Amino acid sequence: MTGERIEGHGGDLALAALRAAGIREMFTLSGGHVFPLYDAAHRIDFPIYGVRHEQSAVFAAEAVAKLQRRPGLAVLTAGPGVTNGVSALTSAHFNGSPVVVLGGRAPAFRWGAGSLQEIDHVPLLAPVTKHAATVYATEEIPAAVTGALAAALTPHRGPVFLDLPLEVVFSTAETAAPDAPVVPPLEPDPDEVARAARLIANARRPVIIAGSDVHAGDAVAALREAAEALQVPVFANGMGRGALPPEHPLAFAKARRTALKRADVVVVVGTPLDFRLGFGDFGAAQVVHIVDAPSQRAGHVEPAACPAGDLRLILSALANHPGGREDHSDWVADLRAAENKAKARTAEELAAETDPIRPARVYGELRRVLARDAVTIGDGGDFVSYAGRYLEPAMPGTWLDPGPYGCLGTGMGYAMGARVTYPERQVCVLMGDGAAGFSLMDVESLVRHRLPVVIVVGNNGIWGLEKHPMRAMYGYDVAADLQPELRYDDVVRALGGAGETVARAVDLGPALRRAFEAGVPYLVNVLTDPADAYPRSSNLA
Ligand SMILES: Cc1ncc(C[n+]2csc(CCOP(=O)(O)OP(=O)(O)O)c2C)c(N)n1
Ligand SMILES: [Mg+2]
Repeated sequence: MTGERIEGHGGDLALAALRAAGIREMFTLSGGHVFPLYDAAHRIDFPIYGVRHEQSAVFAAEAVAKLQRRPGLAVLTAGPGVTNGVSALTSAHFNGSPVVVLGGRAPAFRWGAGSLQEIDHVPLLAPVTKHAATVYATEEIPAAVTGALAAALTPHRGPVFLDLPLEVVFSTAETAAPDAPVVPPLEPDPDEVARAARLIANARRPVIIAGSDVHAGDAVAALREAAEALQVPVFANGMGRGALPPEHPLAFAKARRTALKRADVVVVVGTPLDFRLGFGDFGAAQVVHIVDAPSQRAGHVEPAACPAGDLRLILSALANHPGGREDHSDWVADLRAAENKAKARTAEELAAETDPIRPARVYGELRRVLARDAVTIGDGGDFVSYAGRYLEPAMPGTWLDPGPYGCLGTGMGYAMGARVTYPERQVCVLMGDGAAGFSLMDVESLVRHRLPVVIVVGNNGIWGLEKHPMRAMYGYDVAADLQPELRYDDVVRALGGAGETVARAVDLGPALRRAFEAGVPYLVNVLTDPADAYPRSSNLA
């Protein structure tokens, strides 16, 4: 506490607390209930990004949170503004992203009389946030916002929601100046960490799978130290991808099936034991689950060790394990051979000269034009599954997928958050044609705010990830077709961007190069083969 005082309306007080936590922009869609928040921002030139659907505002805030490891802010007007943001907030909840949503709210003083958009948001938002509350007094706003931010940033991180009744946000008050939220690191139980270290060091064929919280917890360097010290091969998912650069001797991607079949200890760090990891069932292998908070321990699996706490502390302790260790060099060499074999197969697919174009070839061409630090965003079904298989993020924090909630529509919001974060980097959205329907109108927002991004649409004319499984299950499909060969590039052109349609594999490379040089949102509409189905064991999503 500095003893400093501030005075202003509810918008000023809220913004002061948000800025103290390092928030540098707001994403929003206009509504009178939140005008004081705009007024506060406007008077100090605090950037305001206006979008065309509230989900894009929340997804943009989430991208900022994911990429910058600090809270992202969305301001949503009362009623439908807030409810339109619910799927995106739920995604942030599943992803452990520190998103702050400030909502407008009908006046408290005549609650129940039937004001415009009068609904109690809090019970709707409580199940998908770490904290959801109404602030009933103007002078309580700074402390309420700082408290909510601390909750969002405390591992396991996640979104928070506050709404401000009309008269509360429009009234003025004087309060203490807000401080930055304080989040002390959570110390793990040293015995549990030692148990985990012994299991890994004594294993003959250990494997690490690193997930998003490794990036969110700023534990990438510690992960690398632990992997190197114990000589354990590393696979990654979500934001963990790129934690070890692809050329690192312990970095693996393609040999996962072999690795998990043969491993005797599977170490899962910073990601839940969910459907993406076979619900944590690795056959005879023992499981070490390393989580950033006790709340993340799995109820459905009994791991051999499960240290909970600051991931940097846990991983550094593993790196400094004082005991003896097995030699894993044969195991690493075996996996490297499997990896190389799979890579050779992939190389053929990436170069496929087929007509119509197969998605693999799109990624083959993209790999040639993407810089190491490019941010790639996946929003779609099969087309994005291929992106996961064929793109190899070279740096941590460069791959944005929707996460385990699997919500279509992240595309333009994530793109906006990524472009705001990195004005100079390539930002590339990989989109299914179905997914495009959820957010493409927000190209208009990107154009208006001068935020160029490249959008590559895998246009197969179908909801592919649903059509193929439905046909396999029933022998027919319904509600799975879209208009074939639709000109999504024309949509983007109409909104002030640019683009082109590509139907032949040889034209892909030049089109992508034009896209990255365009300086405006540019959509490359790639007509892909509708017969191409992503091979998966379980096709339901
Ligand atoms: C909001 C939302 N609605 C529906 C789904 C179910 N779903 C998952 S993938 C998919 C198909 C996506 O089609 P498209 O974006 O064209 O990609 P494709 O599979 O054709 O490559 C659908 C409808 C979802 N995940 N999210
Ligand atoms: Mg499709």
